[in-house]
Amino acid sequence: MKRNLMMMCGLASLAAGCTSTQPKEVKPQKPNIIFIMTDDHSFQTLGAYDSTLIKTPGLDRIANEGVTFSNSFVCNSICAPSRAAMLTGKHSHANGQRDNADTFDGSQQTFPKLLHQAGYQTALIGKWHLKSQPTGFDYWNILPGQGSYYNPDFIDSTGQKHYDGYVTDLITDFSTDWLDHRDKDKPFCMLVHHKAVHRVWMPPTKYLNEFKDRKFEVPENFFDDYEGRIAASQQEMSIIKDMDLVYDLKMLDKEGDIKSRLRGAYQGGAYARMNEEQRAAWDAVYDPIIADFRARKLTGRELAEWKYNRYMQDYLACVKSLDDNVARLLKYLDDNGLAENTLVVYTSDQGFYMGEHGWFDKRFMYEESFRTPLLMRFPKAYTNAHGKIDQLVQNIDYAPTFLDLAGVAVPEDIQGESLLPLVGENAPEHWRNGLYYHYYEYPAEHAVKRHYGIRTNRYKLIHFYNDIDAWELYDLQNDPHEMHNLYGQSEYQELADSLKTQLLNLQQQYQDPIINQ
Ligand code: SGN
Ligand code: CA
Repeated sequence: MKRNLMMMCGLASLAAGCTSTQPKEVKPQKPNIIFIMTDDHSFQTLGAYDSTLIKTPGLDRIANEGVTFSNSFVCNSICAPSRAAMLTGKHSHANGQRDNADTFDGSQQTFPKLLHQAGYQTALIGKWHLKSQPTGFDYWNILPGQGSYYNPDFIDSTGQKHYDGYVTDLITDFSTDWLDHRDKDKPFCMLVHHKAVHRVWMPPTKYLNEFKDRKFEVPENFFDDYEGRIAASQQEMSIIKDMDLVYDLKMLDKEGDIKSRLRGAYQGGAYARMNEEQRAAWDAVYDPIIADFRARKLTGRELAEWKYNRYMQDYLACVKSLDDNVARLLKYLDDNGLAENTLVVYTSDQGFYMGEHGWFDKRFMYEESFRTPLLMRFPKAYTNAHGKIDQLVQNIDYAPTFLDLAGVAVPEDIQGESLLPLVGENAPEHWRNGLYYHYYEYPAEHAVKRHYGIRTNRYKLIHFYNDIDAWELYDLQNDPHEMHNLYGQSEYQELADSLKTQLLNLQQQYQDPIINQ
């Protein structure tokens, strides 16, 4: 499958650039790549997938002018491992980044290094989170760790600096600055990796009122009782139980009456970073909400629904600012003659729960966090690259896709597949029929047990292990919200056995050591 699509489809004209009139840059060159990634952005809040909760015209432009991968997944639903999988095209056990505590081995092969060797100028701007210093980039300017929403610090090769402003705006500014100053004789690959929309969902002041008065209905399985799902019943990512009133929902009352575990962390952390003007604008919106909340003395179901609404209001306002900034970057490409010969990719490091199963956060192999948005707008020469692509794709596929597009041979040890053969009219006859997943970060925050599993087009089999031994089986066609674990029911024994064989085959194919209980 590691073929070069340019050769396969006779698209060699791509490498020679397009002949149509472009405003400024007409030099024939290899296609450029802009890889935009956000943090924790759910497909439920991206218009191209679902516009019920929010409209995202900026992001949707990528989908409307390109392709939407409707079955896009990660191999390990947590930040640093997902980033490492994208950089290397390999599953976590193969690239060594199993959880957020590991340090990325930057001496290994990555797609930015291979593109650089092939003559690309490479840049990384924004969230990195891999602990070791970035390698393979001509330029990098990254957030320390998770970074901050307001007045963040960034680290470049000369050291750490403080910037005034809102992080999503700053990352976009740094990206267009780099494009302005790059070597225009070379093709480029730029990674624009946003902090938004990660916890604790701090919107820019201009959007604090945007969703404040919208009422959101909780998802139908918000009050899930986790029957038949032991690992799900033991997590600590429940909106009702674990979402912090002050830290997550910003109820920092001046009187100090609202006690919460993470009050100090918010007061001395994210809230303290704002300057006087920002804090005044912030308090002007939140103080009345706090007063109203205190007066209502909510409990039970009412409190749960109130928490869900506050969560959605802040999260969506962060998405809106992200959407504006993606639109701004796309406009820059238009204005600078770069739109026609640039692949623009949009994804998130994983999906996120918008209250499904009563949760926020990610980690589980259940659909909301296993899936991740994936949109691609191809260079103009890919005339058929439009519409929806339904095949099962995964974040290990990005590296070989970028290499393939650049005309660089895909090394044999890369475990993902180039997605280029899926684009256009002649979809390949054979494509993978199962995805492999393995999550390792336990014991840790949010208490999601270690697990691995397989997902086919219709079914999912998961094994939770370590201090637990529990299997789960879902028929996604009949039970899309994964509420009914079929494992252990005699009529599904044959199906479970056959999925176990398929799972074992994937573990062998990817050489993931088999877990012995
Ligand atoms: C932080 C968050 C967690 C989150 C992890 C991983 N806590 O620790 O809620 O699950 O990051 O997120 S916070 O108090 O710091 O917000 S990841 O996207 O970086 O993997
Ligand atoms: Ca993340």
